[in-house]
Amino acid sequence: MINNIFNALKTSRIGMKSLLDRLSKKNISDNELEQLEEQLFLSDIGYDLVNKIIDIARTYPADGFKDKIRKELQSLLPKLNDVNIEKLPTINLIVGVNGSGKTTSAAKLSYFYKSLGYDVTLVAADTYRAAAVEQLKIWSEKAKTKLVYNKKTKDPASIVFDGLESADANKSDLVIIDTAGRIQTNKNLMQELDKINRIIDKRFSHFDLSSFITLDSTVGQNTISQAKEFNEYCNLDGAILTKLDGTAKGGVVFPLFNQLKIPVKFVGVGEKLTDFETFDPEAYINGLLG
Ligand SMILES: Nc1nc2c(ncn2[C@@H]2O[C@H](COP(=O)(O)OP(=O)(O)OP(=O)(O)O)[C@@H](O)[C@H]2O)c(=O)[nH]1
Ligand SMILES: [Mg+2]
Repeated sequence: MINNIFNALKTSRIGMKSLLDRLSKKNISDNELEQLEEQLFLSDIGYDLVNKIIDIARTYPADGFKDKIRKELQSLLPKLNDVNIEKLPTINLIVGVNGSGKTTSAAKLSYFYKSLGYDVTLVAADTYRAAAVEQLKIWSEKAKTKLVYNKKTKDPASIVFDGLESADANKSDLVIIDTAGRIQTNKNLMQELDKINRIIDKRFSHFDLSSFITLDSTVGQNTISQAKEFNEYCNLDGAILTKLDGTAKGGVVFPLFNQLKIPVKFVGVGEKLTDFETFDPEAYINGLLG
């Protein structure tokens, strides 16, 4: 089966695959190595990995270097990506910069787990953007999940509190919290995340907490610094790589895991509820290399 992630990586793959195929037919000239280097930089896999791959292409010319590259890439990602919920009830806190896909991903995630049979509550804890609640309301209706919101307060921690109390009362399995977009350099907003985490820690410690950052894959390398800073405030358990459809920059998966130990858990491959899948390391590498 050709899956979404393979299709989504089409733009990344076309350049890379045709170049690798061309190079594997003969000994590689310095000029061609430069072309390969350029193509690799475009995919945003990061400086270290580009150098490693160029070394492989130089050391194993013509026959078999593509295989070596595949093995190298495989060794740099977790073997499996387990998205089973380990302990119920659980919270997924969705954080990230403005427009990175938090609300859409919260909805997709709710639909994903609802389809697996879990009882899901969505919490609209974005009190900044005017239409944020409406947007999540439409999504929750489509996904047929419960939604907790409160348009009267500007304090997201109080909505989180209400949401978790309601989830407790309803015996919800999973609470997915959509938060406001924030720039990692804005201390006040980042401290607001601290407050949400403190409430969970103090009053709802019977919930298992996982925090996920949404990263817009079209942004490329800058998402690494986003993840690094958010990680200091909320101990990220994983990333959701959004907008993988139509970008050639899907490579941040590697530096994210190797530098920050943050695994990509899910990928967004479109704007629909179902344009979402668990990150499959092997399919991802196949998607990149063809
Ligand atoms: N093509 C594509 N578009 C996406 C994907 N995920 C989100 N989007 C679009 O990106 C835009 C922003 O998505 P939101 O979910 O509103 O992002 P957000 O992080 O909640 O934004 P703020 O709340 O304003 O910070 C919307 O137009 C979404 O439809 C994806 O995987 N693929
Ligand atoms: Mg939003």
